[in-house]
Amino acid sequence: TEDNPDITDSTSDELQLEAAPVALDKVIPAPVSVQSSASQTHTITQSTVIYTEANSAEAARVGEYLGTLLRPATGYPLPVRPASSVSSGIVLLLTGANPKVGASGYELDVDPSRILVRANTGAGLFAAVQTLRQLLPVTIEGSSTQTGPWQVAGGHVLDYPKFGYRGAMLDVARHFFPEGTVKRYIDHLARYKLNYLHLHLSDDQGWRIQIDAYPRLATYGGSTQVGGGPGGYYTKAVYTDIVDYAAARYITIVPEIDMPGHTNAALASVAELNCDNKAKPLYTGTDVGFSTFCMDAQHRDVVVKFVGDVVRELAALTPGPYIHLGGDEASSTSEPDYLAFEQRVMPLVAQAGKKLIGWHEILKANPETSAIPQYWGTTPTDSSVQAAAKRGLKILLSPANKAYLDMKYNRNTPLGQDWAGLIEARDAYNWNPASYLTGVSSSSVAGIEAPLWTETLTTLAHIEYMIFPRLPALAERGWASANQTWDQFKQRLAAQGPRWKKANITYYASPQVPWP
Ligand code: TNX
Repeated sequence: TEDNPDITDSTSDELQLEAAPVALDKVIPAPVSVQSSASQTHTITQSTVIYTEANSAEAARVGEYLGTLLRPATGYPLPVRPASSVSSGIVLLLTGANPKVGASGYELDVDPSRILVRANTGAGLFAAVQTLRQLLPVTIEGSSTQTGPWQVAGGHVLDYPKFGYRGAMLDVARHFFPEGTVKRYIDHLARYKLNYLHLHLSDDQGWRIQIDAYPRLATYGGSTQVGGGPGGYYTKAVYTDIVDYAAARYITIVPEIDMPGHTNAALASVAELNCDNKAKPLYTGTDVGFSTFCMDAQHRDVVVKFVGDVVRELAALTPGPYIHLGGDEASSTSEPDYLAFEQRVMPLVAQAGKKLIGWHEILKANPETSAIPQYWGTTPTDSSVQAAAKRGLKILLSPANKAYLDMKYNRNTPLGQDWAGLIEARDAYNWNPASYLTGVSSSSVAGIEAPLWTETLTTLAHIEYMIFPRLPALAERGWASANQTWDQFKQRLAAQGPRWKKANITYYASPQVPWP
């Protein structure tokens, strides 16, 4: 059953269509503040125009994105035009927003004559578009013309995120996923206002990115995966396509090359990274902690040069500020070798013009204060993380028993792992990132990231089953200011189910959620 688990429970009963417009506060993540005006419903029609800030190519692009979202189901032309003192239609402006919305938030005003969005940035307009999408009827998710009316509830929304870093990770090393799957994952993140996608591009089982200085990393190191399938890798052109697709959705890619452990695919491809100068065989199992770059006196310069070459090529492919150098579970690397390795490779990221992210084990090597440790432990108390926060480092939160999307929901979940526990929908929601870590204040938290490891996942449907409904729960934890209760949240979460069905998204129909 591992290859063909029964995850079809989301595709059974008929959709329930709602008559009244979706209430302004029924959105995920919950907006900062909402005032409803029941008599002020707006209806999008055949003649609606999307007006965007005059002289802003960026606003025009967001307007075009909105048009692309709304045209299939409405069947309306929804042309995008420059705004010049307009009082009707859908209006996206980069002027006049409440300063509180900052660089990522927006204001939304809905009345019978227009839907007005104001933000300071394209990212803010884009976030508003995702809100607007959830305020439209479920049928807006249809890929062909549906019956309206296309009503949006009247009122005012003021909204901006709590944390700057709201991410998810996809492990494309344990199983390789093609470009189309990664793009659909990006679309899922965009819906819930996440703004970072961390790609775990290398591990024992595969190396997934073309590196010109060492072509065998991808062509050989990428040639298999867990279970022995053919694997694959991204050429630089395909990778750049993914980066651009994400950027158009205001999502920044964070590429990870994991080291000095989790490196068998590299050790199999580049012989001189091994102490005996012999290439390792490819690996298709799921053990961790058995591989390491060689740090003896004869090899350390070769290894550091290798990392430098890889980091430079990766940085050249990366418009975003971060490169992730892994650093986790290096249990085959001696403590002195680990410290020597990290102390030499961590500066290579800054030399390539980027900031370092690493799994929190890198704290042993005392990274500089601009580095971001990603905490994946399962307890709120960690002395290395506390000390780092005291030194001024910002922490990225991925506690494995809350944020790991590869954990099973319950004992019978056919996919995933359970080493960090079972994570039902409620568990993914019921924690507060701002106060989670003992001795670490909210101002030391960079944000949260939800990792999806893929030892057991081979298809898009598997991925979707694991992320829905937990991803929206975690997204709300990263965005929302108010700490709502599960009982409030689960009502809003339930309303997402019919949208996923309509969009042909697979999900786990958690019994904790009152699906309609
Ligand atoms: C631990 S979490 C790992 C990964 C595994 C994952 C499975 C972390 C930094 N390392 O190598 O894929 O558990 O849940």
